[in-house]
Amino acid sequence: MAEASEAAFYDEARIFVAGGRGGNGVVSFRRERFVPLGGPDGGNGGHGGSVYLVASPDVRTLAAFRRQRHFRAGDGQHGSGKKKRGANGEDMHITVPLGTMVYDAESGEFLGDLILPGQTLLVARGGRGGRGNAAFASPTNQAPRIAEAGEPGEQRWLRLELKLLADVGLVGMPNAGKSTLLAAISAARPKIAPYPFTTLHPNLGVVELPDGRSFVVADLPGLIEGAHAGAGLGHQFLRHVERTRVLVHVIDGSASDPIGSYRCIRQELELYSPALSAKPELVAFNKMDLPQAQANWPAAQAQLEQLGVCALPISAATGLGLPDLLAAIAQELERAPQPEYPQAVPILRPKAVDEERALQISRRQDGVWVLRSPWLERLAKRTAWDMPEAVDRFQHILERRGVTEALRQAGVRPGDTVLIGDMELEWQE
Ligand SMILES: Nc1nc2c(ncn2[C@@H]2O[C@H](COP(=O)(O)OP(=O)(O)OP(=O)(O)O)[C@@H](O)[C@H]2O)c(=O)[nH]1
Ligand SMILES: [Mg+2]
Repeated sequence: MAEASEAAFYDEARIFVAGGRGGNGVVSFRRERFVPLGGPDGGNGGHGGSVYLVASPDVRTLAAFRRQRHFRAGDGQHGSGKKKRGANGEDMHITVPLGTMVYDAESGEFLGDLILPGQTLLVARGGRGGRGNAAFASPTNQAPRIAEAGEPGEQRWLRLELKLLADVGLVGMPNAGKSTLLAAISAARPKIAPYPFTTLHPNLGVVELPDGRSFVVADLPGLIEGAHAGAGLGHQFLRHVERTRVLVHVIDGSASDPIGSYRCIRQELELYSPALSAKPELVAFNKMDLPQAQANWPAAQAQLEQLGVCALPISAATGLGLPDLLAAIAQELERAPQPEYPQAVPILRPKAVDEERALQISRRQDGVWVLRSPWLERLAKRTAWDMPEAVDRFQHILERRGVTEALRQAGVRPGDTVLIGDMELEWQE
């Protein structure tokens, strides 16, 4: 992670995902010698491939999505005669870093959270293959001239948001010594400099204790007054500390008013999120190698104690007090509750049955009737409108499922335009 300090840190991305189209079913009849018309043998279309996101520790940021934004799974092949089923389209797996949260970009709906290596989320289902005429044969219709078109795959824009998974977050004013501390306790090599806003994006480091325990520490860009409202750089990274279990608040002990800066940052945390400010907190009173910090310490210690805060004097530069600080962090971690991540939703949420069956009829200003119903819209998409038998079947199903009656009751008249999904029909009795 150390080298990442120079590269930009991409923790947000928008990508377009599309499942493959299902292949069409076909109308075909078996050719047999001496038999005028053999039985129907039109095969089904293959299903379209689906698009999945897969979490992997091999990628650290969402930067790859600056180069590629569109992802399409393969289409299903069409069916053919002799009941031959078309091949399924190929699935597409997109690698994302651990800690990626997934939202539907348009609706904002939260789709899942990818935390563990290998965790997978279906984000665009491939379309179903259409059935060939062999599937429609029945005792009453032994030579059906009907087949379904393949369904289009699902498609949508996703918003990806990376929230780092660290146990401990280092917060504090710019120049307090957060990056110096991270460098002193881990193998990370963040940029360190004697001016504010050196750190432009979070750095992660792994701390290993002599007893074998280890935890991950995130060094955040410095916070300033107004950070919760967008001032400085830190606010856009504050969400990365939302998932940490313990905060270490680093104070520049040599500053003119260390307690003032402590209060200022606390207020920013509270204004940003009460949950964040409620996390267990330790104060690292830094730069204790400097006389000014040593002079400030007794009064600061007393005040922090009064506030009920556990403060430890350290020098990130010389290493003074670091073993005690690490032991205190480890202890807090043991006490802190295990993080409760929202469960990754393994697949697109199956729609509730009633939602599936629901039929909503409305009329637009221009007189067009709009039917909303998931199954009906799918049926309309699957119907091959250029085949009279398919249209008959469609009407038949509408009749049987009570849709025709519902439309009549709503006042639909022959000749009216009815919209089902993006299918426009002229209503006929
Ligand atoms: N004397 C002394 N200087 C320190 C100590 N810790 C950090 N510094 C110095 O303080 C300056 C800022 O240190 P950084 O670690 O870059 O501070 P930071 O909190 O990461 O700052 P930002 O990234 O800007 O938020 C650097 O010049 C460090 O060398 C310390 O314990 N003692
Ligand atoms: Mg820094």
